[in-house]
Amino acid sequence: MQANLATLLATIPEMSFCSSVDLYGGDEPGLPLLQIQSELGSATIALQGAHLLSFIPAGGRELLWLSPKAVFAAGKAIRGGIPLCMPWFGRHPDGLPAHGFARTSNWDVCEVEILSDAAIKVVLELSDSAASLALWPHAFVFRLEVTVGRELSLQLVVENCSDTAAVFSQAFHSYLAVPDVNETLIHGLDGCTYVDSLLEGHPRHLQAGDLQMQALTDRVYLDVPAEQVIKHSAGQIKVSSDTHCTIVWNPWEDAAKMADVGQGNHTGFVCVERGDVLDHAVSIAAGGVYRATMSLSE
Ligand code: TA6
Repeated sequence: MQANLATLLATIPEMSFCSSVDLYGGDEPGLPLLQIQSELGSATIALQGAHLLSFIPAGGRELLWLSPKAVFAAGKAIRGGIPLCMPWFGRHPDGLPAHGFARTSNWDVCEVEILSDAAIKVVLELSDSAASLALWPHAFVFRLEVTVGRELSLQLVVENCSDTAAVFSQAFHSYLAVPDVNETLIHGLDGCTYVDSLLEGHPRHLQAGDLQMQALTDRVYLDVPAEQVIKHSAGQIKVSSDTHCTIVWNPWEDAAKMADVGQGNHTGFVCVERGDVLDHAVSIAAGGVYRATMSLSE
């Protein structure tokens, strides 16, 4: 971080740095976290991945699920919160790391601002490196603007600084905290076509009504409305985005096989992820820009 930014941060009592070991335990040295506490809400961001780990609107409940078994180690994806999956989503045809390298790379904090309504804005950036160029042959700047207010707003800007078009897909892979997945409905997908990622050939079906997961589920909904509402026994979570897809996932009994989830822990979350994937992957022209937003609120 630039020295002047570190000095600026030191003058903003609403923001502070700590280690993941201080907040969540685990092995030293852990990962650096930025904590934001405003009168409108609070958030925690890991600099690895520009990864939101917590968002609590003032007087409200935690909207993000973070696995009790999450591991905070350099280069390892953190289980929970909002991993940023890009510049590709899911498995890579050539066996490169699933969901891309943005979530396991160290981002820089490059701007902080207290807005007139008391919301706090933080801007994080990642640009190409020798390691990224070995995986994705494009010079780039990824920029994530995080605004912590009564709602959590994310604005992603991806600049292709190379001289060739870049094939790109992305998702805000939100793990949303619910009291019990068995008593949770996902509203806002009725009538949408979805790709069932679990079945051979990835067949497409039409969603009828609200979705209530009852088993391992992994689907990509296409051409979705701007908003989904997750209705659970203690309230609701609204997810809004200008992207075209909603990915819905819960590992159910497979949680037991995932060391950083654990048996039975699948009941505490639903992944309702907004992004542009599959049919909506984009080609960002040389020098071109891709933008996407997502917000979460109660
Ligand atoms: O978004 C759903 C998904 O792509 C699933 O297929 C599932 O594997 C999940 O993400 C988690 O992926 P990860 O690489 O974080 O274990």
